[in-house]
Parts: sequence; structure tokens; C-alpha cells
Amino acid sequence: MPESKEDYISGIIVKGISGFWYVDSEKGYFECRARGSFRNDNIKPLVGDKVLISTDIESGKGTVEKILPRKNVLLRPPVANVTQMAVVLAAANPKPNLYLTDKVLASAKLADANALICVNKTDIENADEICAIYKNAGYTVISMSAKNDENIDILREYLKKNVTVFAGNSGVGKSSILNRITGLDQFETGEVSKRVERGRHTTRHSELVKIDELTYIIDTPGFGNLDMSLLNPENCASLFIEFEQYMGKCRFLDCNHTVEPGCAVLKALENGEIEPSRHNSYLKLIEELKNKR
Ligand SMILES: Nc1nc2c(ncn2[C@@H]2O[C@H](COP(=O)(O)OP(=O)(O)OP(=O)(O)O)[C@@H](O)[C@H]2O)c(=O)[nH]1
Ligand SMILES: [Mg+2]
Ligand SMILES: [Zn+2]
Repeated sequence: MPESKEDYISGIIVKGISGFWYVDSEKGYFECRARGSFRNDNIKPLVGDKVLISTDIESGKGTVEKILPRKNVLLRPPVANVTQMAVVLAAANPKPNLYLTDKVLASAKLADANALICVNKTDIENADEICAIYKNAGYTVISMSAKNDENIDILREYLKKNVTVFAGNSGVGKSSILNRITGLDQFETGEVSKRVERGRHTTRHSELVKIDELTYIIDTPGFGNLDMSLLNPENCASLFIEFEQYMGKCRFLDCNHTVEPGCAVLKALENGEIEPSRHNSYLKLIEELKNKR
């Protein structure tokens, strides 16, 4: 073990498999065990963690000695320090699920991560309407086709210097997009039907894939089970970014922006400043959260 902290190497955990943490650093790639005392302190390393490791470089093996403070933690996928979430929709096949999209966008806001919308498969259907919904809400929207390599370069620009998680329904083309980004066929793709046949037990671990020194991407398997543990009916209005400017402007301080008279959000909805589908998702989300209680 090194004498002082200066001998530690700093890196980022890109993968974790059965107790081994794979750390990417300036000095190379190391297979690490976590220091035993983490377990005593009830701290578990996470993919995305910035860490200090000790190693005798030649062995390629090391020990995670210290986990640096985290910017945020996502539970599904379990990843730390995500700076951006790219929500992928398909113009068609599968049909866009705006509610799920809006829930992921809310969780991105909650995690203080930038959000991008990628509307894929524009080669099979026009996506202007969906794009408009999210542009009007204030999001960056990229209409694209992984199949035709359309606008992949624009997405690549947005990824720079970010740790970006790709989320979205199964079959929308996340892995296909990421294969285009890396130029390698390293992400498994397939038709939805085949995926279902394969069953639920396919092992899937989250992995940071390096694009360049400061740029990483993470593929995820569909939305399946979105983590909503930190959302509640009270905080969710502020997670719809275009509602924010109306907060504090309703007649009632405890306005829920559902049916209340003098509600600034409902007025903006009437005026066309807020998209009906977005407000609809908001109503659905508070219902879902209330039922969970
Ligand atoms: N027409 C068309 N098909 C596409 C496009 N992108 C992906 N596909 C197809 O859509 C299917 C699903 O693509 P995947 O990349 O596996 O989808 P995924 O989002 O990773 O799905 P999960 O891993 O289950 O979450 C595959 O058959 C792809 O070939 C596109 O831009 N246009
Ligand atoms: Mg995939
Ligand atoms: Zn209101």
C-alpha cells in the first residue's frame, strides 16, 4: 500500500461485477476490490464513482481506497455522478410513450442532470409533433435515425464532457444509437419480440463506456422499473421544467395545479403555453404517487 495519499491513482469506476470494480484511470485500467472498511461503514462503491485506488501498476489489480463525494445517485440503473440523461423515443414502433418520457424527465431534473430528448426512427415516421411538444417545453430535442445515421453527429456533440445515461422504452433504439456513436457493434440490439422470448433473467449490468477522456455513455435495458422513490405529489410540479415559471403565481399557495380556480399553470395550459400532454402526464403522475402512499 502506498505511503501517502499522493501515491493513489484517481480514476472512475466503469463496471462492477461480483465484487470486482473496474477502474479506468490515466495510468490504465485496473481490476479492483473495495477496501474492507467500506463494508463496515455501509458504503458500497457504484459505477460512476470517482475513486482513489492503490496499486502496483504492473499487476493491473488494485484496491479502491476512497470514494470521492458524489454529485448524485441513480438507483435504476445504479450509477453515480450522472450529468445527463438522454431519453430516447421512437417516432413509431414502438409507439411513443409520453407519460414514461415525462417521468424520466422529472427524475432527471430531480437528480440535477441535464436532459436531452432523442426522437429516433424518423426514417419510418414523421416526428414533428413529438419534437414540438418537447421543444415547446424547453428541452433540447434531436430528431434522428440510427438506421440512416441521421443527426448522430449532433448527438455526439451533446455527449461531450458528460456522463450520459440513455433511457427509454424497450425497442426504441438506444443500443442502436450507441453503436453508431462508438462506431462499434458493442451494444446488443434486437427486435422486441426476440428480447421478450429471451426472458427476464438475462444478466444486465450497467457499464460506463468511454468515448474520450471526459465522455462516457451508459446503455440501459428499457424503462421497466423506473425509480420514483424520491418523487412525491408535492415536489413533482417543480420537476416539469416549463411549470416552474408559474410557481408562486397561483391564487392558493397550496395549489396542486389540477382544478383550482386562479391557477397560473391551468391558465398557461389554456393559453397554449403548456402542452396538454405534459400537463396530462403531471396529473397522472400525482395520481400514481398518491396511490403509492
Ligand atoms: N427503422 C429503424 N429501426 C431502428 C432504428 N434504430 C433502431 N432500430 C431497430 O429497432 C430495434 C430495437 O433496437 P435496439 O437498439 O435494440 O433498442 P433498445 O432501445 O436498445 O431496446 P432495449 O435494449 O430492449 O431497451 C432493432 O431491430 C433495431 O434495428 C432506426 O433509426 N430506424
Ligand atoms: Mg438495448
Ligand atoms: Zn396552480
